[in-house]
Amino acid sequence: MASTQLTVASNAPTKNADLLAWVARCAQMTQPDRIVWCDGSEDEKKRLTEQAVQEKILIPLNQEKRPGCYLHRSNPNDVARVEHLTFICTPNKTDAGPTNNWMDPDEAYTKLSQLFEGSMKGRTLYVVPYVMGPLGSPYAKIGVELTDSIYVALNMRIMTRMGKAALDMLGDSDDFNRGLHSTGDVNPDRRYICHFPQDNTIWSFGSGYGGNVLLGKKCLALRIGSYLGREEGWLAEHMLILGVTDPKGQTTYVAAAFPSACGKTNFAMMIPPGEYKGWKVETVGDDIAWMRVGPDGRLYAINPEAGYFGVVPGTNNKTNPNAMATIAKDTLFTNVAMTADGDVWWEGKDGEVPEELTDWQGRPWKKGSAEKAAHPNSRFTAPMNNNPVLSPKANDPQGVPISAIIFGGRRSNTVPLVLQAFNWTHGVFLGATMGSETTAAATGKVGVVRRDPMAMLPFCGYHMGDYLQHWLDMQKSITHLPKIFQVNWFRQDKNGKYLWPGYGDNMRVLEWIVNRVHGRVPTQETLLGWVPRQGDINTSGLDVSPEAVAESTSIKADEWKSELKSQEVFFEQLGTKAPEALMLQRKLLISRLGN
Ligand code: SAT
Ligand code: MN
Repeated sequence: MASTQLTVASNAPTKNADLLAWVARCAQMTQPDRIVWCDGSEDEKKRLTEQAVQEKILIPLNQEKRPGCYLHRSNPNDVARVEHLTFICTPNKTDAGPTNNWMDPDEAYTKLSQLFEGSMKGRTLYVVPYVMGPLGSPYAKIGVELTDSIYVALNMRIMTRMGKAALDMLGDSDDFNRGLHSTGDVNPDRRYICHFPQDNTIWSFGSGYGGNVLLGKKCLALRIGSYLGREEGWLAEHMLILGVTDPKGQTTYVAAAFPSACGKTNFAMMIPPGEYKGWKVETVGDDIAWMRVGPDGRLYAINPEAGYFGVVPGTNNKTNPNAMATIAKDTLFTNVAMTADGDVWWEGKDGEVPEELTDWQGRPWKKGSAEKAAHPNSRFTAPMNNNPVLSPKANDPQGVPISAIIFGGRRSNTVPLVLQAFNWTHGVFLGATMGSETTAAATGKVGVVRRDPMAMLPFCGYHMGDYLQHWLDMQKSITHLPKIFQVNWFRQDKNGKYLWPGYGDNMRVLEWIVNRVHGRVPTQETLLGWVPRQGDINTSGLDVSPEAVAESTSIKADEWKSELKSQEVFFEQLGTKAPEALMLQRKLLISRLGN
């Protein structure tokens, strides 16, 4: 112990005693050959990148076509979040709630200690201090991730404000998240993502995939973040944040929750269609929002991240030109295909499908092959500073005032294109009853509808009933409540064709939302909520029949019957913690629908 502690302290760029002691304890357990403290410098990036290339962890791409870009191929058994191996380890099982896997903290520490024991022998332990949130923001949080993965260290450098800046901000405080990660032998039978909210600690073993191992993201910013948010009176949400500016120059900030791989990045970077001269959309964040009540009683949001870990397939110059520009340089690609000239390729990229490729597993691939060349959950990690439409407020320590909150699932039927909640409580009900068809972002079957309240089902770090109650309680402290909306871009006709074109055309729905926020248009009341009156959604230049638009906004009684049943099953699961106010909303809806 003494010698490890000595080594840790001797090359450490900090005198923080709690940090040093904790690093020493973890090094004692994992027994790395070396300890490297990351400083976040350009020099370090160069050094680590070269080393990762040497170790074949990163493959350099064509540097003329994609300067600063590299490809990583993960283990084929390790390509998405693993919800069944993700645990909330609170002392009382009930605190984790029925929607999380729970493990007793003592049992989890013991079990994982055995896995971590000597797991870094022959390897390097990287100490990655990082800030979630703009530097100097009173709303930011500090974490330190100890990892034996150079890929994780390089990704954390993009996704967070990492290195010296974080140590400077931390000073000698003991208030930091303690994250420990070891890739282990990447065996799904020895893979655990454990959260200890009461200790502000995360232990992740046996995976190298983003959401499981970039501990600042889902683990800290959402699971631990939501727990801290409830204790401290704020909200940690799976939401993009955008600013939409109208031709008069007025900017309205909107936060929107969609489940993983349902278009948050596309919506946050949207380019309005040609009819929208003078309008612009700018990105504050594409995945996570931390929201607090500001001194003026409004709800302010910061994006805790500094980069985007986005889904690659389907990204092209039509669906998201700004993402294409963002990933043109200094980007790490994971599990995409490679072209003969060393560029990247994926299903849904612009242009002709190449005759031959190297697929995401490094195997030769031919056009027409039944298998996908890129993994459906292949990802890019890109710095937000690459984004041509990055909001000038993205680094604002105070965040941006939110005027509208949007909840959106992926639903091929039932849920109409857009509606506005009658009030905050009804809006929380709409968020709580969100359902969505599953995607490749998590292991398991794709395309199955599941209840995904506020797109937080895999990310809420405590009891879902308490979480919904916390949302209800927030309205007491917000004096200027954001208006709440529900959207569904994914409705299909009976032949499985999307009724609404989505992407840039979502601006048409966003315009209505902005108009509603500023009280510029009246609405039509329906049983579900307020919807646009005929003609209030601008369809000029829209390449879709009026019938399809009508169908995408329709409300069908039979579909709502089964929807209500499925909602009932969800609320029953919450037991006595199902908030009274939401149960009342449910009763009101049932009586309105006459079911
Ligand atoms: O893999 S991540 O969890 O980081 C992305 C997502 O699923 O939302
Ligand atoms: Mn996400």
